[in-house]
Amino acid sequence: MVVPHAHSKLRTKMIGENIVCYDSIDSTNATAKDLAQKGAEEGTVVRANTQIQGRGRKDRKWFSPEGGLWFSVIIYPELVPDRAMLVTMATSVAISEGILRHCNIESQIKWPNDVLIDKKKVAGVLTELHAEKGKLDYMVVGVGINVNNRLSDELQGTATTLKRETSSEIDIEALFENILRAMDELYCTLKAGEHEEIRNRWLAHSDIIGKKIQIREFDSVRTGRVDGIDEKGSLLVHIDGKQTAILSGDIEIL
Ligand code: BT5
Repeated sequence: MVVPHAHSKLRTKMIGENIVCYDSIDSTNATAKDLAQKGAEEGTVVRANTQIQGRGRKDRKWFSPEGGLWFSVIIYPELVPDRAMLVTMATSVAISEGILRHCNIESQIKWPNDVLIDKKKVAGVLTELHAEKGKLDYMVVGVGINVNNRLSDELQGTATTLKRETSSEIDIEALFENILRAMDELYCTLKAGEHEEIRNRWLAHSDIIGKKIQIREFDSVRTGRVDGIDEKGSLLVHIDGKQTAILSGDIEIL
């Protein structure tokens, strides 16, 4: 079922002119990709109350029951594909700033795509792109935020919800608008080429610099200390006496 969404009060520049809401679909990223391939307008948002096959990176499952905020945004950024990570970074900043504005709670961004409250995951970002001949064709940015939803048994120890953190039911529509406005502002910053601004704001919400971490990539596990983050969004890690740029993988702060 598609439900029209009142968005006139958003007054954003880029995001949310079209918002398509479903009661239940497989994955908002999958639907957004279909729409992008058909040339949907930039900033189109696909949202669902529940996802049957919500996905994380590497085809991991994303638990998406009623009461959470699950949506994807279509964008056509003028970026070289190796700068795509900046979109994930801008989105994580928007989530963190939106949560702060709406719930008055500080959250931390964990590279590359998690937002945590007291070390527990409250949100995740799944950025998918289509590029041809070295040029980005479209990007779909999926956002999953635990708001008033329950958590499955296996997520109890590692995840949290905004309702749990504030001990009160969250106005999910107001939160959604706050996050879309924050995303709009950050994407305009990105479009204007102000990459340093995105990086600085990301750093302000992350406490990873100087931390000892473990990096898992495919079958390898390495340990090092984080020196910084480069202009592409790669993590600069001091491993075995030399600095290595890590562009993908899972990390654990030790
Ligand atoms: C992510 O992947 O964190 C990206 C999640 C993106 C979800 C959104 S919802 C809207 C859009 N449509 C989609 O189909 N996806 C996007 P990753 O870093 O790979 O983390 C996945 C891991 O997080 C899983 O293996 C679980 O351990 C954990 N997880 C699953 N559901 C969770 C939840 N609701 N809250 C916290 N952690 C969860």
